[in-house]
Amino acid sequence: MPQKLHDIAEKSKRALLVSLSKDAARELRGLAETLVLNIVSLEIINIREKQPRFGMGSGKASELVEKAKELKADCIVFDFDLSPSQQRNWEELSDLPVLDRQELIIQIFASRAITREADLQVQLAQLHYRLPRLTHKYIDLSQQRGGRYGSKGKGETKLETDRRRIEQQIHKLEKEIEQVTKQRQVQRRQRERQGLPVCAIVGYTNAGKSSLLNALTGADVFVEDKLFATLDATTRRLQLEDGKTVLLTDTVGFIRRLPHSLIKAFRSTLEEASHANLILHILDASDVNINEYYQTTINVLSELGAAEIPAITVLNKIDNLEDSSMTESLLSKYPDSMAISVKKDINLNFLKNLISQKVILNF
Ligand SMILES: Nc1nc2c(ncn2[C@@H]2O[C@H](COP(=O)(O)OP(=O)(O)OP(=O)(O)O)[C@@H](O)[C@H]2O)c(=O)[nH]1
Ligand SMILES: [Mg+2]
Repeated sequence: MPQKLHDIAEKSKRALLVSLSKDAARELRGLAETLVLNIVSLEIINIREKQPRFGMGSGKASELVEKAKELKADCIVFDFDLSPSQQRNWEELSDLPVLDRQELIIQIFASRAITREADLQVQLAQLHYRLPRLTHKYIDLSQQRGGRYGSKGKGETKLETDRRRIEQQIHKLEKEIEQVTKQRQVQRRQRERQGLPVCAIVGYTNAGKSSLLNALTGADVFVEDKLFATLDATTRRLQLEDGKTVLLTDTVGFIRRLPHSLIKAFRSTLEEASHANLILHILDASDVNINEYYQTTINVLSELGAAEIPAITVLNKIDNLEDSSMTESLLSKYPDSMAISVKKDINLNFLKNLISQKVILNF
């Protein structure tokens, strides 16, 4: 059997987290908590020089491993990407499963995939991640099985067989996803035939996209105060006051440095935004990293070819802000922005009116 990714979800594993900055650490904590990891320590480190073996000096690496042992951690999780060989070096040094940021995010997606489409897309991302990492020491954390390829003589052939098998699986999945994508295109064409404008809700994960879709249309998309609650695109009709109808689509959340394998695999879901007549870019106004989140979403949109679509920047969660001057200053900072609270039902009617005015412009 080709090896799995580290199986750490839903087992409340003790994790030592390692991050490069305070902001990144906050996000790493959020990601780890989403996977229900038990965080035994969060180390913020300063790397003066990226050294190839561990991505940092070997003194620092030993220190971290010692700390992990002391705290009886079951795994070490990094907030940055490790090359396949760095990951292997860390696992040899620590004798523990070592996950980088990419794998952590792929794991979260895996634990959250409900529909067949999301499931296929996650599987594809996992295989792309696994392919260059076939020589990993740890195969599955739940079994703590060691055994490197190559250590028993016929390892090399086994490695080749596994590699080929994974490539075949990738090919098969790509074919299946192609089918699902075709269905999505058919659905899109049907929607286009209805002659209704489409408005896509996009934004950083946890900004309140699904909450907004639910509040405006009475849908019941899964909402949770964790990252990547939604991995699918859901479309509902929104009845506007002037008698118009708009199709409102909620979609998968963005995150800074979304692993490339996931962007690739989720392309068809993410691309829903690029077919919209209007984009609602939702931001959590109460998050200190709002500006970084704004930029991330702008970048992903432009990568998807959706940069030119008219957009409204929607500052959500203003109920969390201490006073209205904070709202004012955010409004002046972001062009074409307006402020709402889905939770407290503030300005939702105003947003509906704005949608009906703007959606016509690009339809
Ligand atoms: N205080 C406050 N919380 C809100 C508001 N809107 C949404 N939330 C909360 O924010 C959290 C995330 O909401 P979701 O609607 O799941 O966010 P999302 O953007 O769909 O997230 P992903 O699907 O993970 O990308 C939930 O706990 C919501 O209850 C708001 O106006 N104020
Ligand atoms: Mg959601």
